[in-house]
Amino acid sequence: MAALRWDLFCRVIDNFGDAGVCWRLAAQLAAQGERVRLVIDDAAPLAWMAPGGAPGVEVLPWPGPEPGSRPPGDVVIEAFGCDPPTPFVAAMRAAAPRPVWINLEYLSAESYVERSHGLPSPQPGGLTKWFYFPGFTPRTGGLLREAGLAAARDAFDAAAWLAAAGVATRAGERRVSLFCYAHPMLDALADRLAAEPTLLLLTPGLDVAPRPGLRVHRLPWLSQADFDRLLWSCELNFVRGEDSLVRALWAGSPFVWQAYPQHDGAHHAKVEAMLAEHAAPAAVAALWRAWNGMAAWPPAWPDAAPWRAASAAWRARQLARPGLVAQLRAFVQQRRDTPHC
Ligand code: TRH
Repeated sequence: MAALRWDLFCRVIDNFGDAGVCWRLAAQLAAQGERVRLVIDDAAPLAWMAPGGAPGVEVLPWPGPEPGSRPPGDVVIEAFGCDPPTPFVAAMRAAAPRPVWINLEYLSAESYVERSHGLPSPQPGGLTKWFYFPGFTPRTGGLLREAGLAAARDAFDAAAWLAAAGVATRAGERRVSLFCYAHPMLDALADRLAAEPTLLLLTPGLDVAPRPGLRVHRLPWLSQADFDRLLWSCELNFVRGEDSLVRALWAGSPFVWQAYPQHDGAHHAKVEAMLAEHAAPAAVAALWRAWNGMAAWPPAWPDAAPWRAASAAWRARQLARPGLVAQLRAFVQQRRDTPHC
């Protein structure tokens, strides 16, 4: 496939997932030889997520290129329905051929994803916007995964990385990472974890007091690559939001996911769908539900062996599928070959 020019638009609504997913997609496209302009209204998190940038990715502040300065790319992606600026859409309408316009949606395991993935949405002036839903099944758009990720994880030396990161480890101590939203159950979790010798690795903004059985290490914001290494270094990971869920899945160790809490409880269905996709043991599902405020603490902590086996099996199932970038490039090529189908 010849290299294409991609314009990726991102508006940061809240937290870090919008910037995180868009950066990951931009970097992975560029690693495949594509040329990418990432237009983002708040590039601040990229300073720690991707301090070195990536060859082939140009980051521009919103609203992006001056109208008339450079034509739209071959592909325009708006992340999470962020609406590219009106003058840019006018330039898309005037371009010949017109760019393929994709709306990249949030990751979910819910059934609407299969129904909605790949649908066209006619736009004024004869443009078409295509819905692209990441997901876990063959009728969805796949998961973001860097080339060589599984091999890098398998060859990883946790002891060396932890030492270089200034984390003092002790033999016989389990390592647990914690990345979560403001949470009323942090102390209860710390008490549970302290039942066996544990080192808790805290991401910024969280506060947990050490106690007998539980040491605490506070981390700075890590690059996305080092965040992966953190997850690879731990026997158990607590993660939040969609992008970290995927990273914990690729890490392959047991993890507990916190969905972004919504006041109407809409996140409950998201958690249930994710649990069904995970095919997790009942005790693990009970813990996920409790952590998401959907149920009381389960009486017992899940057994390690079946939890590890279910996590490894989920990772293997997904590793066997093509990644999102490969599928997205094929989807775009089809639209370019047959623009009206
Ligand atoms: O930050 P998040 O909670 O973002 C969420 C989701 O985007 C969710 O869809 C949205 O509805 C909500 O915000 C408002 O979690 P997420 O998606 O895991 O994004 C975090 C990003 O930050 C991810 O790319 C990993 C990255 N990260 C690092 O690079 N270094 C770090 O040290 C940490 C803790 C995270």
